[in-house]
Amino acid sequence: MRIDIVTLFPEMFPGFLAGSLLGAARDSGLVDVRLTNLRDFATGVHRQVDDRPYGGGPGMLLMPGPVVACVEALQAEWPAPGRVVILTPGGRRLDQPLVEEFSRAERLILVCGRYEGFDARVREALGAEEVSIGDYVLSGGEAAALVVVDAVARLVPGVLGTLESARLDSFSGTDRLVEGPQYTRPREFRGLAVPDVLLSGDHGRIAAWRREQALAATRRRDPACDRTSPTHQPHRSPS
Ligand code: JD8
Repeated sequence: MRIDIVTLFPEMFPGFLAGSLLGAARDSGLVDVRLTNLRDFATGVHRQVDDRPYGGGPGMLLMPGPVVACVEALQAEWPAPGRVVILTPGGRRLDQPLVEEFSRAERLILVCGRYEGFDARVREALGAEEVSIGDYVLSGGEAAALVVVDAVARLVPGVLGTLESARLDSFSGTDRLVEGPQYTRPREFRGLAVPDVLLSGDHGRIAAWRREQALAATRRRDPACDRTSPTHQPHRSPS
């Protein structure tokens, strides 16, 4: 899979992209992440990429010309246009089903905004989709793009050691439950003991206890959800 990131701040990315799982995925060639500096597509002596909003208002907007030229230049390097994703606070909320969808794409182009965001014609001209990583305000799309790359790359076949470790994750099983509590050594820490069932060696009881804990944790987090009710229809997990 190839993932392009378009940004005014490419220097923000290398440290994160070199990190353990992502770094290994890139080294093995399973995920090809490339950074493109939007400034390289600015025109004029001032290399301008932003301008004041028509109708007035605070701050500056990214001009459509440089963003569209940049994405189209990247699209020309590949036979298919790929999915173009603009990270923006008003976009479709990122969740694990959308991450799974992205992980099946051959190519993703992630466009990071700055300032007050994009001229609306960027999305129209590129046929882009808008995605948000959550309902809080970031100062730009870079941190959101990193979240997308991290979540997507680990689902690309071969990136994780075993398919199983992805399927058992929070939100990814057939019921999309969050994980219950987990424990490692020591058996007692500051008077807090590891539950006896985990030391029992009874794998049936352990599996039942973990499922009960996951259901309880999911219900605590979202009491209105139906994933923990007995009549729930599980979704088909990818495998
Ligand atoms: C892109 C500029 C900041 C946004 C004024 C200053 C995503 N979940 C998310 N929260 N925030 C973003 C995000 C914020 C961005 C840009 C993404 C580009 N800003 C602007 C509008 C209001 N501030 C995001 N994905």
